[in-house]
Amino acid sequence: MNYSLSVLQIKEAIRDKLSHTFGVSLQNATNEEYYKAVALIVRELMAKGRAEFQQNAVRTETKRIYYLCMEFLLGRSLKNNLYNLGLEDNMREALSEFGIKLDHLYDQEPDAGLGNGGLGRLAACFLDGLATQGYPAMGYSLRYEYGLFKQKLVDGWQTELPDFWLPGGAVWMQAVPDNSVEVHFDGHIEEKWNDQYHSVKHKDYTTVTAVPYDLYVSGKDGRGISLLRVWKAENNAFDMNLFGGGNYMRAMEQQTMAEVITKVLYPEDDHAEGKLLRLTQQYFLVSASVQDIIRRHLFAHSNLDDLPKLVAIHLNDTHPVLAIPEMMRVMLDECGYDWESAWGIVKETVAYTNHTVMSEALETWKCDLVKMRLPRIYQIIEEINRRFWEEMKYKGVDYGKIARMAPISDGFVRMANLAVIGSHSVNGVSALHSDILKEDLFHDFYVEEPAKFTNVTNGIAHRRWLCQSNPKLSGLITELIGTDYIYDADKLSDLLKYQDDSSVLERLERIKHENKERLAEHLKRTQGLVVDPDSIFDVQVKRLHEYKRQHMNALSILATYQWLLDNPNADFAPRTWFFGAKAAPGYYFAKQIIQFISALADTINNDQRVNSKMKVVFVENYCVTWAETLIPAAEISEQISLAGTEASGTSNMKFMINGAVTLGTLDGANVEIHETVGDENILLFGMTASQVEEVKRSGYNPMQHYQHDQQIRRALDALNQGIKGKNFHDIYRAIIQQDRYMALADFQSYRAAQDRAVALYHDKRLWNRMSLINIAGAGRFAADRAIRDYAGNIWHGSPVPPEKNL
Ligand code: HBZ
Repeated sequence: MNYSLSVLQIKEAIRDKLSHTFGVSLQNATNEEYYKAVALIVRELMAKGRAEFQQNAVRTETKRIYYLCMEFLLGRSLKNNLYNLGLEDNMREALSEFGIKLDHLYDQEPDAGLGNGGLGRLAACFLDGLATQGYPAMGYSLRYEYGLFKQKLVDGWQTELPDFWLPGGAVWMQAVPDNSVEVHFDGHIEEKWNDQYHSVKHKDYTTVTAVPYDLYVSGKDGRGISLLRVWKAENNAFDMNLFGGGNYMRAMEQQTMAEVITKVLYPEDDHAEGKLLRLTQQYFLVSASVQDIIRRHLFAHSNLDDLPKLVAIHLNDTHPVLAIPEMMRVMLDECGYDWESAWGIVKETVAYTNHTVMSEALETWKCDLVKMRLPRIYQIIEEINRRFWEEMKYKGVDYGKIARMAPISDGFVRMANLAVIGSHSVNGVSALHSDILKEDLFHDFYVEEPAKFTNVTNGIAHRRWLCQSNPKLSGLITELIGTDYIYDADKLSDLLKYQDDSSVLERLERIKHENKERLAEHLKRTQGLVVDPDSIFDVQVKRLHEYKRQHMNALSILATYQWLLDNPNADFAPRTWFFGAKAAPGYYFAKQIIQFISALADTINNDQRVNSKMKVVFVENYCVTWAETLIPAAEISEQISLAGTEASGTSNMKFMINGAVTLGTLDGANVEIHETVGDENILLFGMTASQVEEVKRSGYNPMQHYQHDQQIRRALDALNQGIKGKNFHDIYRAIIQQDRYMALADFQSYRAAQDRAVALYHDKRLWNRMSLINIAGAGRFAADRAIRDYAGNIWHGSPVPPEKNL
């Protein structure tokens, strides 16, 4: 479809929208109204584009990809869609003729924070990759009224404020009430046995209506448009039957349940709490989505026999794993399938991605809870469990091992086991992580079914993270190698021919400096902070977690501060350390680390002896929009998790494509970054995953590091004595007594890598060359590539044929 609109057409459309939708004139409209008018124009274009794309998919019987995920961390949409549809220039001009600045409208848009971190942002990047390459895809998620909380530091302590994003965000969503479905909770199951006939009836259940809202994500040039369908829980028709029948309390309960289900996103990442409301959310998502997927399929087919041929359902982590028993329920109870046929179809249709090996993140649900809230689903899980035992016993697998692998054990449903058993493919998100799955977490399964396990290394939407957020760098790249890399990120490798071209390297350096200035101005405007764009910008932005070791970074800064006080005349390259991180609201230790960083920043930034050389910035409320300004300005990318803990990381890829050099451990996708750029263009430190295992086996004692390393002891003692009047005994004790993620074991190696970074930075030409080589190698980490891997190896799908997609 043709998305082009002339300046004149755009002006007409804006005038029209403002007067018809908002009842205001061009002169009286606020920026907010202009933003909404423009968003509506773009949304309508995408709706048309999607309809056409969809028709082509139907006509060509192209396999559908359904991506189920509790989170899609979209960030802002307007700029992305204007860029992808090639409308940004004309829109800018049309608006300027009305005296309006497009950039001001961008700032009207809230950050759609319907996710916690990497996992949710990955899902958003994948919708882009799917659309651009023409795969007919839908994401399914929940329409949280409140996204991830807004972070505010009060005296260094994180406090959470609600993120009510709908007033500005709802404009992207179109309600589709005709496609609403009912989801049933609670009640009990009545089974009837006649001679050959077994019937199951779910009785006295509570009904919640799932109303879909559709949101479009355009691909580059609008070739494909992905659809994200988010469900809102409603109880629109206050159930008069129940009410009239005297069941007043039931009617009220339904009302309350509907009100809370899609109220708020759970703000915990890598931690499963086992709360009933979360289970309810999960089932609400999967039941509505599975019903919708099946309805769509049955629209054109008389049964579900061909489902695996025409549909791929992807489970992003274990959160939507109840899709497996839910599909079984629909096929058994509503479509008349027998168990074996249904199970075969489900398994062949569903695939699962694991995103973590952290034990506290592996979801388990108390059987009693599942049984009470989802009685029929629980029955089905029990049957899956029973049959699994039978099958394994028949194969001769020993009982201990079966017990480890079974979906139910010790009164808990284990979601990861259910996911592995009910899908045809299991993958990790980096080569190292996928190996750990095979060798460790899912080893028992791997031995039984090795072919099921595969790897798909994560990827990022490079058009957003390079072309849109770093237009200057993108402009230089285009000038040097043309525009092919926009469609095929592997083409970035053409930049390698400039690795020794001093004029290119100098321009690269200038662009980085301009991005640093842009960040400095933004910080001044928004947080009143002054930073020096001539200092080295060292950035660690990600969720706050002990395994990610922000505290190791902070402790090292503290040691550097102490050293600089001792050596005031030393030759010291000015440096600014940036942190951005939200902590789960109940994760006390993580909040203490934020307070430590904040107190450290306060001390250093106000100490006149050092503050022209050192600065520490904690960016409040780190989110997608912040990332888009921070990452293009970064020179050092801190990726310092303990090896074997970070499944992949994706900010490492975003930094790399923006020319920052990774300072990191051989963890997650850092391993593949290292493989791509070689020893010279990455700053590695610390133990490898197998060395970590070795040290753990032989017994790790952090106290030894404390006792024998004077620098460590001094920094930790200062922490223990308190900074800016706050004491950090808890962190001190946790480190010297336990140090779960071995920060002390890697500390000196980390500091040595920091020193190497500074030494290399002094040779600007060498540093710029490293930067260029990183950009040139980043193609491998594009979401487009990840999507092709999924499509080729897991979904067995292909794009809608382009020639038919005219
Ligand atoms: O997924 C992250 C991994 O930690 C990171 O290494 C990886 O790059 C990324 C994408 O694959 N995991 C998460 O972001 N996990 C969550 O956000 C999460 C959210 C809710 C949960 C559990 C985990 O209940």
